[in-house]
Amino acid sequence: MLFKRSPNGIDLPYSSEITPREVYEGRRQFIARIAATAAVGSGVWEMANREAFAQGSAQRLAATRNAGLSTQEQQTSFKDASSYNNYYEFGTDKGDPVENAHTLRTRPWTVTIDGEVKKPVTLDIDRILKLAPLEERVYRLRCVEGWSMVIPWVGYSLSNILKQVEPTGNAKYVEFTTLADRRQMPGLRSPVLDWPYVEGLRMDEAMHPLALLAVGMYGQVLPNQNGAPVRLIVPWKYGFKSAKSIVRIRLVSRQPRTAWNDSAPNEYGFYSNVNPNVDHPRWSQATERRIGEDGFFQRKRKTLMFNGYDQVASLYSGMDLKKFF
Ligand SMILES: Nc1nc2c(c(=O)[nH]1)N[C@H]1C(S)=C(S)[C@@H](COP(=O)(O)O)O[C@H]1N2
Ligand SMILES: [Mo]
Repeated sequence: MLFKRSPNGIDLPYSSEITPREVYEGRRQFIARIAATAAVGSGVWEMANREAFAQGSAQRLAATRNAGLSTQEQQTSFKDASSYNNYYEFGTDKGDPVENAHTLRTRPWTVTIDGEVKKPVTLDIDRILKLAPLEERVYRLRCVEGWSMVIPWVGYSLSNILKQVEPTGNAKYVEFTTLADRRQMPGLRSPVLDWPYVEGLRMDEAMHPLALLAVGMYGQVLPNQNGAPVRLIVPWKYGFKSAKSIVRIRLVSRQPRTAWNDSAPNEYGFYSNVNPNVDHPRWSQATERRIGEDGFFQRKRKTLMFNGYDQVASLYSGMDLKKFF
């Protein structure tokens, strides 16, 4: 199968063929990365954390199911949801994050919320966990690659944290910056994206009750590979808008740059609403496969506008969603 190359000669992300990492990284870098992973990964804490998930004894989070915002669909298994991941800081293959993300240190962790706000603040993760009552919300998440999962997330509406800092009248967009630390993240050695991973939302999107600040899934804290200790879940947009391991939330007056838009502007727009009527330049977005339904009896599901979250449609009334893809 043919796939395009970006101007700098690097295989574009999301191509359907995987280049062996040893080839694209170069042998020396590859060996350096393996060595670095071993050095950081030997920490007792990381081992304990990995063990905890393996044994199902990770820190549990008490949360009340928000039935109104939850889908009743069959949930993806924890195993699939935590071993088939996109987290390029830990490698570009689906199985890389679960293998590599044990080097991520999720304590101590702070998130700075600043920019166009009256009360900028840096919050410790333990404060974030208690900032608002934790809810369980079962959301569909659809990746731009054409697969989806149904995951019971734990967290609360992002609006809770945004209201706290009192946005000024100039706050029109929200920029999310995620951790980029070469000592913890072997994938940063590959220039597949312009690190750090940055995403953005318009202010009214960020304030929508569905936009979730997630700290857990399946009743436990997030596994590292799913974006521990805190990430975004925007269920009506393609998965890449749901930034993992957030360190900074900045309110801004202008539309922020985003990592995916930088890498391939014609493929990944700022809005990135799930929209079966707008094809990705290299493939159709009309259908998706649900992870866990693979195999002989696999059904192709029709992809729904806004991933089925019709309640957000009013945010885009009057907008041409083919132009603002
Ligand atoms: N920091 C960071 N966040 C990220 C990504 C990433 O590579 N790095 N991948 C995105 C993509 S493409 C998807 S589909 C989702 C996947 O989330 P999951 O692995 O928990 O299902 O995370 C998103 N958030
Ligand atoms: Mo994705």
